[in-house]
Amino acid sequence: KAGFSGAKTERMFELMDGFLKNDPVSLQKDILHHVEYTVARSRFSFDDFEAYQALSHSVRDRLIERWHDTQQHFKKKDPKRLYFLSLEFLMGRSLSNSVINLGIKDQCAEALSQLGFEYEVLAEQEGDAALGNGGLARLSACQMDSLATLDFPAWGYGLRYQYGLFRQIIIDGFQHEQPDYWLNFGNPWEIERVHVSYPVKFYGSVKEEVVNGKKCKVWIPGETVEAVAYDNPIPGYGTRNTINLRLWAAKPSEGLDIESYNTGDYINAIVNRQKAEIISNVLYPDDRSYQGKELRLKQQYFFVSASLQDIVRRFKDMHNNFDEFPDKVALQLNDTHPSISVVELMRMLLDEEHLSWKRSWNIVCKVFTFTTHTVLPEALEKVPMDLFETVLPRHLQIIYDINFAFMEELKNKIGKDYVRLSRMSIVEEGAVKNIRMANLSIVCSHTVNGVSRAHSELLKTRVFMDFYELWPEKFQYKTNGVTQRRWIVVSNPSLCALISKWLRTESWIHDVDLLTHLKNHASNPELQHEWKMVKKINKMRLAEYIETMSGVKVSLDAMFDVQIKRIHEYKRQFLNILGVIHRYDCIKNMEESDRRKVVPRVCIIGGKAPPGYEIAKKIIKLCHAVAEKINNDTDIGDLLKLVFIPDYNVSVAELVIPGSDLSQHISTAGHEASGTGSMKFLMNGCLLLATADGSTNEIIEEIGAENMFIFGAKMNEVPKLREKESTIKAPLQFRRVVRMVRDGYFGFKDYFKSLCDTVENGKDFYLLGSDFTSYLEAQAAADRAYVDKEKWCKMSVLSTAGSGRFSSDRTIEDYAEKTWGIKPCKLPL
Ligand code: GPV
Repeated sequence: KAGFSGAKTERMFELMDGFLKNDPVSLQKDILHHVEYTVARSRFSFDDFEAYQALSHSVRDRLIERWHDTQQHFKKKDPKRLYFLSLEFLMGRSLSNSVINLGIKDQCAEALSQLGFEYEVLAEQEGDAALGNGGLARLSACQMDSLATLDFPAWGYGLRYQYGLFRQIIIDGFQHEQPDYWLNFGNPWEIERVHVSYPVKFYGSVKEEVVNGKKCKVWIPGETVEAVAYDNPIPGYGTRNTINLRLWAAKPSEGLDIESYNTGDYINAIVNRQKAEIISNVLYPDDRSYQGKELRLKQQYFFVSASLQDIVRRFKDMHNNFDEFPDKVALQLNDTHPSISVVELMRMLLDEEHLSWKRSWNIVCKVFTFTTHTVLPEALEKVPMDLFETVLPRHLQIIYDINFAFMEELKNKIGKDYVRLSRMSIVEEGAVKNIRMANLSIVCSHTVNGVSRAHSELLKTRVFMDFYELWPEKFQYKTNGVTQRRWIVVSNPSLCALISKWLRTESWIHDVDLLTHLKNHASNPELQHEWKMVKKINKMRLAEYIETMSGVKVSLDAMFDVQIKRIHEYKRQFLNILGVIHRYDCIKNMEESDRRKVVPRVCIIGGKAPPGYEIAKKIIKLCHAVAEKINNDTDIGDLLKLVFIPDYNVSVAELVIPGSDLSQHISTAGHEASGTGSMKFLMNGCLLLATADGSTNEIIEEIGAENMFIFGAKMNEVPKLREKESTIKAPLQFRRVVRMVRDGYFGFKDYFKSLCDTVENGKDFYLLGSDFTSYLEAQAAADRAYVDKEKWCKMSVLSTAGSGRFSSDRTIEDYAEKTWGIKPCKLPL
């Protein structure tokens, strides 16, 4: 109450009832209140979806209370804050996650059951918030959960796409894309802030003016669009701290456009203004290739400009000296998508705050940190200079100035090594000039990191070698992690209960290192019995889902072998399918006596192909064509099934992962920066069949190679193998299965030709052929291990027990201390 006074305030306090209560009766009252006054249905007649809405609004009210308190607390304490800038957040469902983090799941379930509803059924009503593509975007979501749980003063900033990642539908085995208009049914998890909005400028020209006797650049924009804030509360687990994810939506600017209204064409003037909204309309569905699209650049600048205006405003509320900015603000660049923010902050300090170049530059260099998530050259963003000049003319000038200063500094250090200078330049010369967003980010950030140890090594020795030599102190490594709240507690409640029972505490939910104590019980028959029961329940759930989605009945005795992730050549789903074909071929040619020894398998593949990526789409079709053949072969029966799970997304992952026995992470070594799916499987006690790529190298250290199935060329062997590719013959088994596809054994002979061409005739860039034999050996080892149920179960327990290092809590603690320099700011209880 301190600091508040006056009669009005007194009255406010008198009217307060304290926090909303979480007992079942209070929850029931709130739910029914929302049924009547928010959803506007009768309390005597509302369906599951309406009950979901009312429950969500009741949970939202509780989030808002905590959100308010947290923001006030941050404001009062004024700590250094982290701002996490990301163009993608793959949040999935919010209800199930919120009730867990608020600790009110049981109360909700009880409240609902008395009203005649089932909590699980209502939770299923929610669609996924899919404002992202894949690993990078889900990582952002996991990290937000950890930031909140660990009480860090952090905010997320992103874009509120009206259309999230496309829905994948499969017709005759081919992928088709459908728009994901996720807001159709309302979104109780966001709060529209009509009064929090900022103008964002585009196009136009730059003039020079004299302000207070000083020469200044003034940008006269050609278009202005309004950015409106939508806040998404992110609750921490076991704390009242609830942080904010602020997403921007584009709206036509209020500013009067007298010109067009006066022409008399009122309707067209409005229609034209409405086009502003296009900016936040749709997420780009290909995360690996940037094609220099104008709209994409506008999206990037739009969300960055609004976020920085918001951040600077918040800073100026409390401070008037910009030299303090780096003590209060850490800005995290999630890959190069928000990299234009380094230039935008520079522009704001120079042109709007009228600071000198030197002072502005000093500030910029102290606030930004840059994480890169790839090694694929085609994913490193380059923006054509013409495009830059048109859309952001003032920014291009600033980039030139930054680059000029950088090149001068570099020449002083390394002399006139022009080849190296041109490699490191922010501006790429050539027929088409480009701005290299990664170079820009490295030059302007005080730390740069990859997302696994192996990836960071590659950055230092290959991708950004020149920069590493120049600034070794800038380079760090941070291994990715995932949140055990979503990936065990929410998605695998039975395993969660088992773990808490055996560890005699629930503390592992926020102190995940405690999981290692499971090792002590790994061979305990009683634990093993319970462990197997949990797996069985989850496999049943998955089997039911498979049957509804694809009509295929699968046996629970079979090993469930899963590969779910975006479809890409480097992730080698094709290798997986060729392995399935090989297995099929072997079984077909077996004696009856040998067949009895075959370990039955259900091979499950899921994932979306980028709409314009033809080879990836062919892989999906091949999976269906092969499945068609195998699943209808009565000679094979339950010994082998192949299933494609359509429309893979976060909530599908929540169902599939707990029900898997084995999961595949089989990228060509040196291509997956980290990989995070593997960590979710690991937490759920699924064994990994993997190449020594990305974070798998570190997983091997924790779990031990003897508890995994590791195969294939090592990272350092790949370049040599590639050189030899054209001269070495792929193994016979490999050529045989590719031939089956080529010869039309599964139909669509002409269609699959170009796919087969990618792995034959000396062109097998991703080395499927050279890894094939060792892939089959690893698969055979998995079969042998599966037969010994006790051994398998022990390996499974050890996988969960060793997964602690791969919690995003650990990742975030590490960033907080070594990269961002932020400290927890916990709301008192
Ligand atoms: I760059 N990643 C992604 O999902 N989208 C992208 O645009 C880029 C990277 C992924 C990497 O491929 C994974 O290896 C990594 O685990 C993940 O980002 C999170 O770091």
